Amino acid sequence: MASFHLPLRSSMAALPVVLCVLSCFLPELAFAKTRHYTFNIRYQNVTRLCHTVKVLTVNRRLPGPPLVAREGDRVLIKVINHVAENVTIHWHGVRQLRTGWADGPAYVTQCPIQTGQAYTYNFTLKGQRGTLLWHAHISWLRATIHGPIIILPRRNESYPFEKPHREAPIVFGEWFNVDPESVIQQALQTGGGPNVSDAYTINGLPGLLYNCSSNDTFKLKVKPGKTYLLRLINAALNDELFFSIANHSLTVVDADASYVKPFQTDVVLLSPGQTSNVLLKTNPNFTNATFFMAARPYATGQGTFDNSTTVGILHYGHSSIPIPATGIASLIPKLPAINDTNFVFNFSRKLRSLANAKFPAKVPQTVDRKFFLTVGLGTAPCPNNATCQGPNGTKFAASINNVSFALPSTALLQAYFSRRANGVYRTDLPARPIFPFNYTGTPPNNTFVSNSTSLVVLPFNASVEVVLQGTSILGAESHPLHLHGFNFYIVGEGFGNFDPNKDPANFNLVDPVERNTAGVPTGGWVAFRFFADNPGVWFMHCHLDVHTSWGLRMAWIVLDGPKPNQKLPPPPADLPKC
Ligand SMILES: *[C@@H]1O[C@H](CO)[C@@H](O)[C@H](O)[C@H]1NC(C)=O
Ligand SMILES: *[C@@H]1O[C@H](CO)[C@@H](O)[C@H](O)[C@H]1NC(C)=O
Ligand SMILES: *[C@@H]1O[C@H](CO)[C@@H](O)[C@H](O)[C@H]1NC(C)=O
Ligand SMILES: *[C@@H]1O[C@H](CO)[C@@H](O)[C@H](O)[C@H]1NC(C)=O
Ligand SMILES: *[C@@H]1O[C@H](CO)[C@@H](O)[C@H](O)[C@H]1NC(C)=O
Ligand SMILES: *[C@@H]1O[C@H](CO)[C@@H](O)[C@H](O)[C@H]1NC(C)=O
Ligand SMILES: *[C@@H]1O[C@H](CO)[C@@H](O)[C@H](O)[C@H]1NC(C)=O
Ligand SMILES: *[C@@H]1O[C@H](CO)[C@@H](O)[C@H](O)[C@H]1NC(C)=O
Ligand SMILES: *[C@@H]1O[C@H](CO)[C@@H](O)[C@H](O)[C@H]1NC(C)=O
Ligand SMILES: *[C@@H]1O[C@H](CO)[C@@H](O)[C@H](O)[C@H]1NC(C)=O
Ligand SMILES: *[C@@H]1O[C@H](CO)[C@@H](O)[C@H](O)[C@H]1NC(C)=O
Ligand SMILES: *[C@@H]1O[C@H](CO)[C@@H](O)[C@H](O)[C@H]1NC(C)=O
Ligand SMILES: [Cu+2]
Repeated sequence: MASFHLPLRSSMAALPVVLCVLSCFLPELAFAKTRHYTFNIRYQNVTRLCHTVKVLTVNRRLPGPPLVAREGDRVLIKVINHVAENVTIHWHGVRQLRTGWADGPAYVTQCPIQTGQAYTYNFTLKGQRGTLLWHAHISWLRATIHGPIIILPRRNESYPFEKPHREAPIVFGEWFNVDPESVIQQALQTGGGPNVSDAYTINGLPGLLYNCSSNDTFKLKVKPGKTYLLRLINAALNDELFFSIANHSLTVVDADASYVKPFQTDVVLLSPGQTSNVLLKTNPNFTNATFFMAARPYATGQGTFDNSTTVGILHYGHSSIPIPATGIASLIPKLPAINDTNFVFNFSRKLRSLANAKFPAKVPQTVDRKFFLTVGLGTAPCPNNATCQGPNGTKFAASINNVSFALPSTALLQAYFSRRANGVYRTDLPARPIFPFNYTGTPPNNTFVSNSTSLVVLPFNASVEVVLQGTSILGAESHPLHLHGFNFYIVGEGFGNFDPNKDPANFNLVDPVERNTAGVPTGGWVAFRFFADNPGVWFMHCHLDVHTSWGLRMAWIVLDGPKPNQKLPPPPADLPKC
């Protein structure tokens, strides 16, 4: 097992005696570890809501096994494909500094791992601590191939908040009574919207509000008067979720593996791809008691959605108290209305970086490259002789600056690295809409999108500002946009059309939250900034999988810098081929 030295932290250098006590007698304290995992992708018959569905799982678990490591550790995950489907895994939110070959989106950074093949993802966790998630990144396989990434502080460091008594991952998912792959295949064929899920889940369990699910309820056993760290992960395919625990408030301390200024709230909102650490203080007066936790969607689109509620149980006491058989509705925590956009906007504004000496917010103060990108739905023509079930007989599509991104049949990163862009991709995605319109007003009468593999090139270390403008074409809707390979700072957001003359004056360049997934408010815009300090090809897409499937996706090429440690190394030998 390989190990390597960690650079000494400068604050420790002032304490040579302490450092020697720690590192001279317990050598592992001074070393980052290499963590080895094997992920076997297999079929498994899983039964929920009295429906047995053959799905893909990792190591026969749903959700899959957690990756646990400390900041600074190297992680090696050998993924072995035992199924007929092509598979890739993405380590969502991991910076992948100069390890773009390990990022995982199919046909972006790698060709898929085919039947019988294996690929070892190899990366280091740098400058991040908290919770992230891993998930399949091809078609809709992430419905059942996902799990937590738990990044603990370095061995000699502690949390910048009260040490929790215990920690527990809380993974939200979506369950379909049929194979999720058949759902998206059918939707892409007909051009209509996909069928919605049959249940939401907490750690794989729908909970007792659903038919035939009374035994499939997640239970968290707690002791009175203690602090618990809950690692919340929204791994649902297509739905933003509110979460709350009856009679308890939560303290948010971390978002997307970046610490935030702690704040209390009864309800948390998580978009798909977002993660958050929250502290739960249990009541010292409760000994024998049960409380419900619940999650259900925040929904703004015009389409149908799964309007159901998943519950779990917070359980005080050693013996099992029977769950009340009646009056359950009154015990479920109050959640905001399905469409409570005000709550979501206010919640999002409470998230602020710690921005202190130890965890500074390195917000770009000036900008080299500005992008104004519209995100939203549109339509594509129905192929000849077909009948389509999208709007007015068209097919649903989605786009960025009216370009619906077509995935190539080989991986973009390989094409870029080997200088074979021709016929694979172009670098012509417009930096602003070619035909400006009132993005949140009456939509234009032509809703057709164009279709190409159009990328944007960024010089190494450029300071980048992106304004994502939601459109109201086919209805305004919030879109959680996820950027691979970077965290960005969310410097502003608002409703209506972004005003380049007025809105930047209100940008927060001091302590904005640092994330990898940002919600574009429904009928509004969000602005973020980042330094393009990571060479490679980086996907950016809506994390509602249905919108990604319809083309709400793009990729950035970040060029190498001049120094050797600013260049993307060559691909590993076992990188899959197309
Ligand atoms: C799943 O169930 C089907 C039908 O009973 C069976 O044929 C198949 O072998 C099972 N698959 C697995 C992986 O257990
Ligand atoms: C992982 O990557 C590091 C850095 O490139 C390299 O030194 C190491 O050999 C790799 N490990 C494996 C098992 O490929
Ligand atoms: C739940 O478990 C009990 C005890 O094992 C069993 O009797 C009951 O049928 C189960 N209920 C469901 C809905 O599976
Ligand atoms: C616990 O009970 C005491 C006495 O009734 C009360 O003063 C206190 O507020 C309670 N604590 C909490 C956290 O509810
Ligand atoms: C909790 O409930 C169990 C079982 O009903 C009982 O034996 C125990 O005495 C109760 N404890 C308290 C502190 O009420
Ligand atoms: C969602 O379900 C709740 C009841 O659980 C109902 O009150 C509400 O009207 C539903 N909303 C929509 C948009 O279907
Ligand atoms: C939310 O939905 C309710 C009930 O359908 C509706 O009356 C209300 O206008 C909606 N609010 C917003 C902000 O869309
Ligand atoms: C569909 O057609 C109707 C009538 O021609 C029109 O009013 C509507 O805007 C069209 N919708 C879309 C999405 O094109
Ligand atoms: C874009 O083009 C590809 C390849 O021709 C096709 O499969 C896809 O359906 C098109 N998408 C849209 C939104 O037109
Ligand atoms: C866009 O349209 C909306 C709704 O009609 C209107 O309220 C708003 O003022 C318009 N915005 C601009 C910038 O024209
Ligand atoms: C489409 O919109 C343009 C500009 O608003 C308008 O001139 C034209 O008449 C519209 N066409 C239809 C078919 O509504
Ligand atoms: C798997 O990926 C390869 C390479 O892109 C492709 O040729 C093949 O058709 C795919 N197989 C399946 C089952 O999707
Ligand atoms: Cu979207």
